[in-house]
Amino acid sequence: MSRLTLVIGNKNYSSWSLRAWLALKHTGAAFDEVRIPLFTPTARAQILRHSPAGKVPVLHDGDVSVWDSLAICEHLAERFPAARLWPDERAARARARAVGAEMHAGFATLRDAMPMNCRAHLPGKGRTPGVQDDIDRITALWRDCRERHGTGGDMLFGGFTIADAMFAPVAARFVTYEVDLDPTSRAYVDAVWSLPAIEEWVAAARAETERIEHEEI
Ligand SMILES: N[C@@H](CCC(=O)N[C@@H](CS)C(=O)NCC(=O)O)C(=O)O
Repeated sequence: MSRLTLVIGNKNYSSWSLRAWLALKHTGAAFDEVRIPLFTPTARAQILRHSPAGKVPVLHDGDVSVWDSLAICEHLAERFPAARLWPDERAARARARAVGAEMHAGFATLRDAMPMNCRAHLPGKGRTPGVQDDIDRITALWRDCRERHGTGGDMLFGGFTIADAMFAPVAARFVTYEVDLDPTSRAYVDAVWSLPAIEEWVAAARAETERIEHEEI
């Protein structure tokens, strides 16, 4: 098996990196990590060495390079079928893909107003107009997945899938900004926040010293 290398940004701030990293951790495969602190004078040149798209995350799998978090997750699902990164059942899998894609393509208002900031505690901050609409849609999605498909575990589709990887940075935001949640969504956020992989990521985020001003509110 070829060596895997994941190129990521700051663990405190880079939500797209977290998504790919979580999916890769879930496979159990050994991998190297290249961390590029973002928005420094040399960051762009460093990222461009890995991907002409100029963004992290990037996965190198031998001579194959994959950029974009969702494409990386799909690659990992194909490469590590035993990790069951998508639900086994067809209807659940279709829904998991749809909710993952909705997250990947959407919720820009929430993402802009409440940037991921794992080490911060900012209760009530970031509630600009439109943010509550995003929160309401996300929590409705979570309740729907949990009610229809969540009986086998604490994640959206029971066991951990790419849908959870996609929403993990949202769960992190809901912790940082102390968002009021219905009981189902609260239990889901708590379950994500206590995943060993998340604990490892957050501990590393807390140990980082870089501060990106435009990500702080
Ligand atoms: N659609 C991309 C978004 C990637 C993205 O925006 N990455 C940010 C970090 S979270 C980045 O590389 N920012 C650095 C820059 O724009 O210079 C994905 O899903 O991977």
